[in-house]
Amino acid sequence: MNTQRSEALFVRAQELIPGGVNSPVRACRNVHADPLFIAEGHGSHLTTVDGEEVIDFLGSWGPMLVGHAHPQVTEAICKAAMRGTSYGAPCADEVRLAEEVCAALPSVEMVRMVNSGTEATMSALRLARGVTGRDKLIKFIGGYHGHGDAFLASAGSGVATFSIPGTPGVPAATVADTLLAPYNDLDVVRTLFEAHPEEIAAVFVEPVAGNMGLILPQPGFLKGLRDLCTRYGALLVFDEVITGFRLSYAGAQGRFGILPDLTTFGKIIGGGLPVGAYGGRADLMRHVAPEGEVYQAGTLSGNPLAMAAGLATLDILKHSDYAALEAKVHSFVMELEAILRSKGVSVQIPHIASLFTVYFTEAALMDFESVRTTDQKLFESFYKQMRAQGIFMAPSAFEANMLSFAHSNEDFARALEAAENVKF
Ligand code: KE4
Repeated sequence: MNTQRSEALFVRAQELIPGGVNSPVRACRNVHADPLFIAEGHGSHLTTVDGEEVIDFLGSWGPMLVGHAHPQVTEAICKAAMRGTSYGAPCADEVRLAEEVCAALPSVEMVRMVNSGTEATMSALRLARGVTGRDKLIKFIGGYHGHGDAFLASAGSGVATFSIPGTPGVPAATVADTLLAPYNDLDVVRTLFEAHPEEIAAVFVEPVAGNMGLILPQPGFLKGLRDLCTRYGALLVFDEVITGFRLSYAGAQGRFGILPDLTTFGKIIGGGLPVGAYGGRADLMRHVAPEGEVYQAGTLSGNPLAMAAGLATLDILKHSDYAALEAKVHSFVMELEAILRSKGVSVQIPHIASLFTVYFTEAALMDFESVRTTDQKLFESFYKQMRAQGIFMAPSAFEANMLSFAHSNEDFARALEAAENVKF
């Protein structure tokens, strides 16, 4: 694969941008590779600046569930752009997207648009604290909820990838109220509530963990969190930045039938443009300014371009066959697992809907501790050999691959062929 222009751009980028990237995980440091610079994407394929076409298994870390440059989305953005790009005053599409989100998610009665998943979770935490008058939160080790200070204790995604113990710049006082539990461990959560019965404002959970690699909730885990939050008067917050509109059109909550008090969104609801959102019970959301006293704001929140992209994306998803995509991904993963096992390595590939992660370990995959047993050298070798054959996967063992409705049977067949060629 020719990477000359990519390499030259990366050298220049590193002089101007920390690590040469605008988000750490894109630097591919976890797999000791240089990033590929992308010139364009169409459907399930990306083309690098060197003209190399790859099959995209990353999906821009989540937003591209309908595929790159979907005509309906591109047209909506172009039309919106012709009407101006930002008004600083409300527009009709903000109401329309709020209607779509509230209609899709069983627990969401009101919603506030922001510009990223980080803003969504930061705001949801401030709201939870403001409404309950409590300061503490529970998050899960290896869970990632964006880079808001309070969440950067034992976070996942890039923080896990770089094994950053804490994060310089986050005062100890800021994370003193962040309580930690292993994912899937209700006993520890129960113990934390018993130790702080009236101090915990919220439990933040990824209903399917996507930032320690993909880890599925054990039966009863989410229901147990729901019951504990109800019992102790804390808010249950589903961080559905990845799972929202991906696990089903009603997100993880619609698929699992567990109703959180608040939900955070990102990625897919912007269709590739910067959108995040938080929403939930009206009696809670009415505390958000200007109706209530919990302040949160944003110049570009509800941006007409982003709203148009999000609306076009949801309109496509509303009529998409999630079960068919899940079935295709399931059979692909089964075959991939068999191929890799035939090479004599320990491998497990947890998957759900259009998400999967390849772990090289036999450990029971329950939480971040078990994920860390994955053989990182094998992962790096697998990642590099697949990318050299045109399969562009998540460049970290602590991330998930995210497929789209644009992926064809031919894409899956080519990925399996590439896996057949992998040598350990
Ligand atoms: P953003 O601020 O990156 O839009 O969203 C933060 C966030 C919040 N919650 C969950 C569950 C998330 O997965 C994320 C962001 N996901 C990572 C990928 N695992 C974004 C990739 C990146 O950091 O470049």
